[in-house]
Amino acid sequence: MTTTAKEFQNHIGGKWQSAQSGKTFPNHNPATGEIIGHFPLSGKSEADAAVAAARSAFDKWRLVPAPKRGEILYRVGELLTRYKEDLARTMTREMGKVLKETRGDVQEGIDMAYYMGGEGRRLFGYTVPVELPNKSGVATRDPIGVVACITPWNFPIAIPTWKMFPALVAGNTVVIKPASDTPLSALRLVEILYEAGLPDGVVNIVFGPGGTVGEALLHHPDVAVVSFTGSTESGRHVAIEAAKSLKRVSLEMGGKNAVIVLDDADLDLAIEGILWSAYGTTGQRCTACSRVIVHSAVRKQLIEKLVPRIEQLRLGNGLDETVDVGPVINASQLDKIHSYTGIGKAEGATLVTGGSIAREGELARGHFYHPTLFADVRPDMRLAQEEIFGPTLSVIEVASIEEAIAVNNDSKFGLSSAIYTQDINRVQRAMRDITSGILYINSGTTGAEIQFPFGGNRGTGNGHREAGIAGIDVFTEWKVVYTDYSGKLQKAQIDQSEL
Ligand code: UN1
Repeated sequence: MTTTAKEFQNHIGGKWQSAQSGKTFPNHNPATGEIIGHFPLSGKSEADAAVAAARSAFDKWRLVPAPKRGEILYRVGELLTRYKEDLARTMTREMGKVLKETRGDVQEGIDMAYYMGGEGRRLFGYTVPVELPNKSGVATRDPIGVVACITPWNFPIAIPTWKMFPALVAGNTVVIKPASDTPLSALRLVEILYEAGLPDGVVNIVFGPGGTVGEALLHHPDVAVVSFTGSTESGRHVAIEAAKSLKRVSLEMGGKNAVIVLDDADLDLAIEGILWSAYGTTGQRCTACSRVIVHSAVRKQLIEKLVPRIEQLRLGNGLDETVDVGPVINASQLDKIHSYTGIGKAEGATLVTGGSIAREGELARGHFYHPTLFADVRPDMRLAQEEIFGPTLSVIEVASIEEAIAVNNDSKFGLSSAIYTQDINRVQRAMRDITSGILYINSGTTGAEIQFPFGGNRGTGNGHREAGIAGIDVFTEWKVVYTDYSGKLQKAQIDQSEL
């Protein structure tokens, strides 16, 4: 396809620049196949230059008072608000999700800007009493240095803000390598950071493949922290490689999130939650619901009510406000999603609706998949265990709350769960026994708010959390300062029996 689409550049040390090779890669609209732009096909040399710029900017940025760093983030929040509609349209064009959702994605970035802007006047450490007289102790947070942010395509603005804003307010500098499917949204965000007054080199963006740019960042001795969101396979690789130089690594990876529907649930309410969590964002959220664990007493009724609602969902270009479900991100994800329909059938699950690539009319130009429902899924099937990251939902039948919770927890992932019940005692049991990072009572599995810790257990993460105060922990190192003002040597951890 010939095109006049614009060519974009990396931003390194405050300057826009192309890849040294002059090579580019195209960015496509997944709904139409149209080329949106050409981005630098960068490699190790661009990644190294970006780390050098970030390393040199760190020496000054760490000394800018945190409230001033926070003020820049407030201005970023104002600019994101001003450009929200334009950013949302850009994001829908390159990522595919519907406008209402891309507006929500930008809004998460705005929320994070104001939240982390406020942290500029908090960044709480603490002081507690010390053991010896005429002595004090205070625990403070230090920035760590250069942070590499490797970000996915499903939340092209929100997720970069979850990583960059806490890193920046704490005094670190950043190199971001965004997903190659959604480079333009990340570039717009970086433009806004500089429009808000960020000093040159504090954030650098390098476009290109994980295999070259990502690898160079992982192995660079001056990268102190790697914050990664993406597939479990890539996350494991990041952890192993970064461990060799003892970098701090924060990982957000897969999910196999479940909605539990008990026999006393408000079924209509549950159906709304299931539809939105499973098929919103075309199932491409790490928090998306891909399992419904339903009590046998209400299974038949739930499926009967759910199926017509699924079949009414309108597929199409996310720029059309009447569309419910946009395309999936690219051809290889479409193939992967479709392969799970084959896997499910071969495993003996019942395909109730969907299960095919959508090729009707205009849909043939993009990567569309019919919203899919499988029933009679057993908890040990691949359909119920593996992350599909698409609009495919599996119904698993159980006989009790105990079995429902056991099935929920029997997953190599542990991000988000939901339970529908009217019984406060069952709610309390779920709160105690469900082993996911996030639990919703009587709503779906998506929609985590930025002021709380975000992340999950087991294969979903590596023990860190993003967002909220917990999100600051990833980007700061504790420092404890003891001041002895007694004027004499006071020996600590010596028996002080004479006192
Ligand atoms: C993701 O899918 O990677 O909780 C993030 C949610 C959103 C974030 C999803 N706030 O669904």
